[in-house]
Amino acid sequence: MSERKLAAVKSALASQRIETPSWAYANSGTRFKVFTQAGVPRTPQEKIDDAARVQLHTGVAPVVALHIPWDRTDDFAALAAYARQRGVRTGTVNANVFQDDDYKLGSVTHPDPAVRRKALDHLMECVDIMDATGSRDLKLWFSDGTNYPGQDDIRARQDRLAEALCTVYERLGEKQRLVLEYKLFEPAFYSTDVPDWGTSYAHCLKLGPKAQVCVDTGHHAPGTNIEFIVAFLLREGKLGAFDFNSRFYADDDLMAGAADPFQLFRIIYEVRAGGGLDPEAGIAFMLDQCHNIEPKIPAIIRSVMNVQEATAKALLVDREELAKAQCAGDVLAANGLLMDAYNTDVRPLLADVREELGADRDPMAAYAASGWASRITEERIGGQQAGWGA
Ligand code: PSV
Ligand code: MN
Ligand code: MN
Repeated sequence: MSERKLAAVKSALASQRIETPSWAYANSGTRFKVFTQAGVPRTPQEKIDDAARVQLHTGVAPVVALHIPWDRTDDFAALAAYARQRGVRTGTVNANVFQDDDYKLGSVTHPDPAVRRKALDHLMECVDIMDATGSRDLKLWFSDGTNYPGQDDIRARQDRLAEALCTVYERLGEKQRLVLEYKLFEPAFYSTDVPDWGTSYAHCLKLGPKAQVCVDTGHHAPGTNIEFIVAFLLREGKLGAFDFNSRFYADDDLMAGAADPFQLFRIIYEVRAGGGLDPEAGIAFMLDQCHNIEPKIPAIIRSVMNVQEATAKALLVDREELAKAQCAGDVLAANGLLMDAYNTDVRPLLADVREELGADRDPMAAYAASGWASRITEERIGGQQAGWGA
């Protein structure tokens, strides 16, 4: 590769920003059991402290996403200032309208207007929090749906959803956005109100430019071509955010790039091809995962590194040569160019990028040697759980 191309790849890698989720630092579990780990954060501030360690070692994770009310505090402006003091900032505000008894039959799509009002109030409160923290994005995921045919009117639920989204959209400030996440199923098992990208896209299109789709990589049917969705949404200017994680079966929330690094590469290649790696494109590269059996901070560091590796490989694809091969209908050459990039060992390149950023060449080893894990184990007794199974 020419010096000029290498410099461009390095600069794209250095400017990448990966947002880590506050809840991934806290205890989590399956629907059968929440496993507690020693040293997990007890407060939002301690989650930020852990996120700051990830940033310290990787240099590309300076943003931590909040989940409300899991990150409850009296003063969100002070929380944002606390983050800044630690070298990170608070990012996306994730709303939570899925954990109250009232939401058994839904939140913004519930048949009872009083429950819908309560859910909407929470969403509006999340925008107030964004005002206080200076956050750009409100992430909306609704667990709303039905378990049995006939349980509720599918069309009426879409009307209720549209109404709530419209109210939230109108409340957004000029520089704020909402990103609407979809998920095929769970916890609803018959119909889900935002089950796929098409539903999210249609609502976002009606709402306007400040509404964008969020692609959680764990939220599709097995075999879905996620990279096609990404390419399509980017082309339409409607890809707002990712929730990266990996899965073998359903919404497994495992470390990004752990189950299928090739899929992650293919997704990020489409992001690159559509111009989405340019920070100006405004795509939030978030993680959304739970570390139930592995230590959390190193698992998050590993995930950040996996996203970086996929990005580096995507950047190595020789687009000019690829265009020529595609034009000539040379299927094997075109495929070979993608595979060559994917099969490149990009770890030394990324170590250089990190060093140039003032981070660690080997973030996993640096974290292990830092003594942070034993310090938090001693200092933090009785850590929090993220909220799942609460
Ligand atoms: C739902 O499965 C989801 O992916 C949403 O993003 C929630 O906010 C998040 O998980 C909580 O972990
Ligand atoms: Mn998610
Ligand atoms: Mn999920």
